[in-house]
Amino acid sequence: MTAPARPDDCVFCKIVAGDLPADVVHSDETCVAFRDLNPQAPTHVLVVPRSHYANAAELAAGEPASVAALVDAGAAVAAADGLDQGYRLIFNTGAAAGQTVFHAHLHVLGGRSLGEGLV
Ligand code: DGP
Repeated sequence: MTAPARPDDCVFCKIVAGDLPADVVHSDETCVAFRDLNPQAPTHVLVVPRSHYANAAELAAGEPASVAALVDAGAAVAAADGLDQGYRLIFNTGAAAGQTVFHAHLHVLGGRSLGEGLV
């Protein structure tokens, strides 16, 4: 399947292309990881596929291997930040779930106690 066209106004496409600055902590052939502009934890990194898909479910349908690549990259970022006690991976999927940027992205959160709840 061919990835959807890149919308002109997608901020994460611009970061992937190097057209918008970001604190990039990981980059490979599938994805780019950079620190969140509005961190919710000492480590808060977004791992985004180079291809533009609106959310994780569409990425899984179009490029299933890329979902595993994002999780692998998230694990590498967590290890590099010393999150040996654990970390949280989140895909907000859809506006009702809090998704605000409609380019699939995996949140990697850690470095403080995140508790046992899901929200
Ligand atoms: P979500 O709510 O799941 O769509 O998360 C989007 C996240 O993206 C949010 O935590 C803030 C972050 N963000 C939005 N725009 C930018 C940007 O231009 N640069 C960076 N580094 N993060 C951004």
